[in-house]
Amino acid sequence: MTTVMKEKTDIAVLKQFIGGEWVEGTGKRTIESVNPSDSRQIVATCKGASKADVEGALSAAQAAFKGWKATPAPARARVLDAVVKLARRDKERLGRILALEEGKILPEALGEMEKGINLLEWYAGEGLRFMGSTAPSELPKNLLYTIREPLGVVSIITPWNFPWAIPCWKIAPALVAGNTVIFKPASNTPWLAMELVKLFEEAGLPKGVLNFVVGAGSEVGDSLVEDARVQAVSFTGSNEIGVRVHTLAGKRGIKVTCEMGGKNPCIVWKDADQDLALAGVVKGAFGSTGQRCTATSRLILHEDIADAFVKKVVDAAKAMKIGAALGDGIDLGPAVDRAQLETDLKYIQIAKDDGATLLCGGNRVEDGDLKHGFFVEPTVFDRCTPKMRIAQEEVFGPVLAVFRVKSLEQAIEYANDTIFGLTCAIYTQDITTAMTYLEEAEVGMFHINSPTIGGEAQVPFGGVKGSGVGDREMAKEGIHFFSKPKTVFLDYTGKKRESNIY
Ligand code: UN1
Repeated sequence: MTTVMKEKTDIAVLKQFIGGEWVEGTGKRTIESVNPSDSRQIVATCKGASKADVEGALSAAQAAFKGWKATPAPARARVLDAVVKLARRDKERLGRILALEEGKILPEALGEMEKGINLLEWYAGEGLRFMGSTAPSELPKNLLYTIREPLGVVSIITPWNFPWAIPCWKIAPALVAGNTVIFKPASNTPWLAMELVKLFEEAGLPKGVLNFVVGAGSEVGDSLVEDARVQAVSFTGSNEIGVRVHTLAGKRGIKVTCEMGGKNPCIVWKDADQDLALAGVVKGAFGSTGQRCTATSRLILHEDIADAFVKKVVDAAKAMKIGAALGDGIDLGPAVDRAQLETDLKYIQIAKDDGATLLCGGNRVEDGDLKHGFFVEPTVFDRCTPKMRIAQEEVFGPVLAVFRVKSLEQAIEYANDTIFGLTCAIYTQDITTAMTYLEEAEVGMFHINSPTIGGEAQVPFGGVKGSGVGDREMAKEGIHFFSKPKTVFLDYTGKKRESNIY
């Protein structure tokens, strides 16, 4: 049993950042950020933004756009470079805030810090490569080329589960491409979000280029999509809200990208290296307490190895040390808040009712001080079938559903049988098995002998089907989303042409 380690902190008082000034929100709600490892502790408070505050942010962003667009892209990128250095300086401090506020165990929180820094760094480089292209014309002495231009004011709406990395991967390309930004983080992780904005301020970003509003989505969310000044929206979060954001943006005909849920399968084939597969399944299913859209939530096993492999997974789950995110040697932290805890427990009950076999876990952890946090045991259900709700709906907790199959064809059929299509994995030593699945997999990201989770700045991130609409994120795709090409026809013949091409 672990005791909850309390971080001695004063309560952080957060503000809105509008037009380069830190101001108190004028909304109805006060937002409180609670330590999910010990809910007696409020870590930050913030007077929420009102519609008028959002209006101020939009006006500031609109006013700053012309100057930021005119700033050469390499100069814009230098601000990102400066943020990279500041983030490295503050990595440890910010990682602890992440663990305290979101509940991610410290090693994972520091990993997320590094990932966000990688993204900032990669996009800082893109400032030097903010390029169009040239093309050969059908006509002599005719230059065809494109330049890229920013879109204008863009809204960035981010979730709580990667409160550092996701804002980095959206804000960095938006800024380097020359847009001005309204950034609204999830209401349960606003503190770290504010710290990121402070780094941009310290790095010398001009006033109004990045604005920060903390508020209830129900109070301010729609104006971030519906206001006529907003030219694009980048959203990560639930399907329910994502579909709403997409619909509202669609009505206005503006660019929108929504990264949503997952129900990611991992196939462990009969020839797999079982130690490797076990490590990948445990990390994928229970890492970050299962609170990532890329989490492994379905394990599909060849029946020949199912009994032995399931036993290993269960033993590993039972051996996990559950405790406060900032505790020593902890493997599994809490759910982010009471609502997520309740969702986890609700789905555990649904799986039982649907006839899945509970092998381990299934309960809230309430020993000693842990009762003050939102802890759930790592949970494994065996003998699931594709029609069960546990096979179809995203839980976003440490709950793994196991399926047993007889053939690769059946494994692939099960794997594809959801509304989602974010990521998947297969563990096998046989290239033909892996490539057969690769060809058939309905996903945006495919892992061979590595867990379903993760992404890197240099390659596109995102999914298909219910997992995402709009452009992918990260890599060049991020720049393309946040900019538009302008095609230039430069005719330097200096005389009338005899061509009918035009
Ligand atoms: C990762 O797996 O490292 O919300 C990234 C999420 C994803 C990010 C996952 N957008 O979980």
